[in-house]
Amino acid sequence: MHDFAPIAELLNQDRPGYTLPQRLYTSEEAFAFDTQVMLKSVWLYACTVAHVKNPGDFYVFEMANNSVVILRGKDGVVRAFYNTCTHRGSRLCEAQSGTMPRVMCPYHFWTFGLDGKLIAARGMPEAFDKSAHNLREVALENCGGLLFVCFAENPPPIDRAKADIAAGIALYNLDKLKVAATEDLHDEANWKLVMENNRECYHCESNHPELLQSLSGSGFGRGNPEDGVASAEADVDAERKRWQAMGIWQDLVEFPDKGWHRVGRLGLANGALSQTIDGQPASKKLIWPIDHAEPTSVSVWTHPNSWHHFCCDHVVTFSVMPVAPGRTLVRTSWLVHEDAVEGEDYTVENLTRVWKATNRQDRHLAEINHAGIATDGYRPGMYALEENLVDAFKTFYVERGKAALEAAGRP
Ligand code: 3BY
Ligand code: FES
Ligand code: FE
Repeated sequence: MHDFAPIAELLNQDRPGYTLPQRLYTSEEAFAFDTQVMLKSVWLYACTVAHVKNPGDFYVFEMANNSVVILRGKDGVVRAFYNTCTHRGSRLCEAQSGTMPRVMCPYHFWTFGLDGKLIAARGMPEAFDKSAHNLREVALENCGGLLFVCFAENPPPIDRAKADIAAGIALYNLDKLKVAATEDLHDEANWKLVMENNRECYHCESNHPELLQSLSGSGFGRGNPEDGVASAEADVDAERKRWQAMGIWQDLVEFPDKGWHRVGRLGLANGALSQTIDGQPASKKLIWPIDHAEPTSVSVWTHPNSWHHFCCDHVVTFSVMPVAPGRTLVRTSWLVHEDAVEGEDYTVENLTRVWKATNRQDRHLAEINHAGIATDGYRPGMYALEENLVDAFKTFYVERGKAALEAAGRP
C-alpha cells in the first residue's frame, strides 16, 4: 500500500472547529488516501431506485478509478457490480446509464445475466467453470429508495440510517417517480470543499437569490444560531401541529451516534410550496399522498457525499464524486411523478431552474475556496457558530479516515 504516514500526520494536526491542513485539500497523496482508503470505508450515495426503474436499467457510479454498474435484474432486485469483465477486465458499461437485456462485454462479448451470472463465453476450454466467473458484486443498500454502495469488504452498520431515511421519505414514494432531468457539473475544487459548502448556509444570503425564494432558516442555521435556532423553531411551530395531524411531521434526526445521516422536515420560506422560482409546484402531479401542496419539504443529508430535497411535487438529489484532487463531479437529478407528462404537467426549464442556478453559484464558491487554500498564505481557519455541520462533516472525515487507515495498516 501507499505510504500514508504523512496523511496520518496531517489528520493528527486537525483541530476541532478549524478547517483542515492545506495538503488534505490539495495534494495528490490526500486524494489517493481519500479514494483508496477513507471513501472505501463508508457508504456512498449513488442514485435512486427511479434511476434503475425497470429490469435491465443500469446506472454507472464512479469514484476515481472505481466504477460500479447498478443494475435492476429480471427479478426486480437491484444489484451493484464492479464495472469490469471477469475475462480480461475490460470495462463493461461505457454509457452512464441506459437499458440492456443482458450485460455484454464490448471486448470479446462474454455475456452475463442481469443478476451478474456468466451466461456465455466463447472458445473456453472444456474444464472452464462459468459459475466461477460471475461479475463481482459490490455492497448495495436501499434506504427508502436512495441507493448506497460500499467498497469495503465489511461495510459499516447501516440499519439506523436506513430506518431513519426510509421513515423520513416514505411519503414521497421514490418507486413511483421517474428521472425528468439530470445535470453533471465539474467543480474545479476538492470534493471536501464541495461538501463543506453544502453543510452551511452562512454563505446563502448574498449568494443564492433563486434558492432564497423558498429556502428558510428552519432546520438549517442561518444568521446567529442563537436566534437562528429560535426563529427556526418559531417558523415551524405554527405549522407543526397541523402537519402532525396530517401525519406528515418528522422530528429532525441529526447525525446520531457520530453517524452519517441527517433527516428532517423543513418549512419553506415565503409560503413557497416547492423549491421553484415562483414558489408554486413545478409539476402538477403531486408525489405525496396528500391532495394538496404544503409549504414544506423533507431534506436528507449524508456524509460524505450527498444531499436531497423532497418537495410535494418533485425531488432533487445530488451526488458528489471525487475525480482528481482539484476536480469533483456533482450530479444533480430531478424526479417527478412517473405519470407526469413533460410540457403538460411540468417543464424541465422550470423544474431545474433554482438548483441549476444554485449549483453554479456553489461551484464558484468551492472553486475560489480551493484556489485560496492552494496559496502559501493559507492556514486552517475557524468555523463560524452556524457552520457547526461543516465541522461535523470535517470531523466525520478525520475520524473515519483515521479509523480506515488503522484498519488498513492491520495485518
Ligand atoms: O440546501 C442545501 O442542501 C444546503 C443548505 C443550505 C445551503 N445548501 C445548498
Ligand atoms: Fe470482457 Fe474479454 S474482456 S470479454
Ligand atoms: Fe450554497
